[in-house]
Amino acid sequence: MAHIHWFPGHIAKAQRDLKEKLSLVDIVIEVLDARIPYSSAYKNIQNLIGNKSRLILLNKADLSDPKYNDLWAEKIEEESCASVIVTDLNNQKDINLIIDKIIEITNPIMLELVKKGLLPRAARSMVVGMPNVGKSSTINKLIRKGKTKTGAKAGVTRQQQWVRINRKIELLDTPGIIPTVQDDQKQAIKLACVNSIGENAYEAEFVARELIKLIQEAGYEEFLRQYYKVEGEITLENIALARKWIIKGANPDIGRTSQFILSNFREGKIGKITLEKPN
Ligand SMILES: Nc1nc2c(ncn2[C@@H]2O[C@H](COP(=O)(O)OP(=O)(O)OP(=O)(O)O)[C@@H](O)[C@H]2O)c(=O)[nH]1
Ligand SMILES: [Mg+2]
Repeated sequence: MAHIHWFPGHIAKAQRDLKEKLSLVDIVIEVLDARIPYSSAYKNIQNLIGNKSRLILLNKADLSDPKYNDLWAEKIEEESCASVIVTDLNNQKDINLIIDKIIEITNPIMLELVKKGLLPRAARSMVVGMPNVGKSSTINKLIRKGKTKTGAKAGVTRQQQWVRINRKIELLDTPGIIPTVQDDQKQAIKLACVNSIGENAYEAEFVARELIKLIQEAGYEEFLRQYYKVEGEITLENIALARKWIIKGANPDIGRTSQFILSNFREGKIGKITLEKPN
């Protein structure tokens, strides 16, 4: 039986919404989680985007293992027709890098349009990605760099709000949500670990136990041992005991420990960890 339950309810609508927005832009900025670049990517994106330009952000790189960030970027660049940059959205340099990269990619496209007789205009961009990867942060940080406020332009079926980032770039002010319809449990577990799946879709204890295994399999058992000061086997039980989190009947408090481990991982406290390796 599946332990994580996807909710496919709004998939069709989400797909339509995404397609409509995609039809308006010159470049798509896809945000991935650098700790799980494979599982946070939407396998079908090429079909949706067609021949549109794509810039991929390997985001939250401050939380992932620096050993693998560039390797992942190279690998994804090789396998897709996209440009890839490694980003930490709390780093102003990376925001500037995103802007420079968008211009570098779209400049030739915009020049081509002018050659065809169209009026010169700013390149239109939008941000897409799975839940919690940093879409809103990307939009907000790019907008804060911009001078002009929003202006409305006609979308296909309704008004879309665009923000002028600078002379060369406009950005759709809402992200495209990539529908998380999948039936791959391994992927679902990793997405749950990075908080990309609603918490009512799974038991914290189940995901916390899986996370411990994933961290060990990825080669970071030492991080767990040091952070939780566990000497024997690293289990929820032993972590609870090491913290003296005991509930009635002298039992380890598994609920509290599960939540604790999940938030520790999400906040990068256990260490800089990449759960999926590029090879
Ligand atoms: N450490 C770190 N945290 C980040 C980074 N980018 C975003 N975050 C944090 O990740 C969380 C989710 O970011 P959002 O920008 O809200 O993500 P989203 O994709 O819009 O999420 P949904 O709207 O839920 O789909 C927030 O707490 C951000 O502050 C980053 O590069 N590094
Ligand atoms: Mg958001």
